Amino acid sequence: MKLTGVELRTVRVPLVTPFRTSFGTETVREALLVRVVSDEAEGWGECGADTAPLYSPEYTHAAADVLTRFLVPAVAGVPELDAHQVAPALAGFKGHRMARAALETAVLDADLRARGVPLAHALGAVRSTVPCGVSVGITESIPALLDAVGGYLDAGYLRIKLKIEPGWDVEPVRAVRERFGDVPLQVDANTAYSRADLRHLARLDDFGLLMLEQPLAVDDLLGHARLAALLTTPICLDESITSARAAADAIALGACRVVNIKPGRVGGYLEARRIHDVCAAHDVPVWCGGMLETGVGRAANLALAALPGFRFPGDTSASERYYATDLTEPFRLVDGHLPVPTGPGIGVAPLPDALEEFTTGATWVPLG
Ligand code: OSB
Ligand code: MG
Repeated sequence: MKLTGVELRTVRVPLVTPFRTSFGTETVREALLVRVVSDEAEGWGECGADTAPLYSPEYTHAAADVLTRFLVPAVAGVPELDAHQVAPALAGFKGHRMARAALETAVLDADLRARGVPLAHALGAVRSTVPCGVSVGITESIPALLDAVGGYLDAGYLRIKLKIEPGWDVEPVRAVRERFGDVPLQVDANTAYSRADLRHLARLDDFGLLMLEQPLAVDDLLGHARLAALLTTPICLDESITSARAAADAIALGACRVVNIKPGRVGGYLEARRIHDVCAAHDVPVWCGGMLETGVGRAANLALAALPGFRFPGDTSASERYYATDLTEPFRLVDGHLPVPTGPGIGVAPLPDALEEFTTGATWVPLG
């Protein structure tokens, strides 16, 4: 196909509850949406980046800038464009994986829509619904945390992930275990600890957690390997896994026994699929992470989470866990599961009224 236009649109969608992690508090999901228009179809991608470079070096304005100046013009020049051509066309540029992913996803969506193929089918999905967990932010008190967790368990979520940081770790985990018994429970530190904390983190072994996600710095694979040798709780990596090779390295070093796959973090669904395959070859289970995506990003994540190697519930929660009004038809939890979209491409598109309501800016990118 041939690109005829690319629109970048920024939306700001309010979250139903503030989401606090070790790196900050979010009250609004700011998302950059990429819409590609080709001679055959239109496609959508949602960039995982947030307002500020706190989870990763990327942020909304930087993503819009690099797409406008470099990434879109580079793919616009590809004669017979499909999603597999996007990464090679961008190979000369460094970094900006979330921006690349959004563009590749939009191209993939357009390509699959033109051919009538659902993304789940293109990726190799084996399920029509996926089991869902929920990521619970840091709260102002333990009673507030117990209320939040209780509400999510009542809603049917199949596992709980608690955000932790120094000063908010052993006690909240203990309180949740005491109140809710042996519910599937895991924790995520978003790099908040250092190698000086290894013995402290080993105290988490008392609680039968499914896993401890990304306790140490992004580039500290050796530290994670040392921690893994000390703990019985499996280590899961999120921020450190930026590619299939990074996943292979982490596994070879013994730095993790589980991998969180976020398509944005790794440059798109095609690389996400390769990470799934590398992990499967090593019998390392994976699960689908999230970046508080709107329905546009969530739809594609559900397609990925339906692959066979996804062996834990993901952070693919229902629309109402995040938003009073989502950008798409809301995803609703049924018995702890969300449906994998069945339509062509990502299977959803933004609802015009919601898109209008939440848009803060939209521009057409010159095709170079
Ligand atoms: O580390 O998994 C993370 C949200 C924003 C940035 C990083 C993370 C998260 C989450 C929530 O944990 C995932 C979600 O529900 O989308
Ligand atoms: Mg994480």
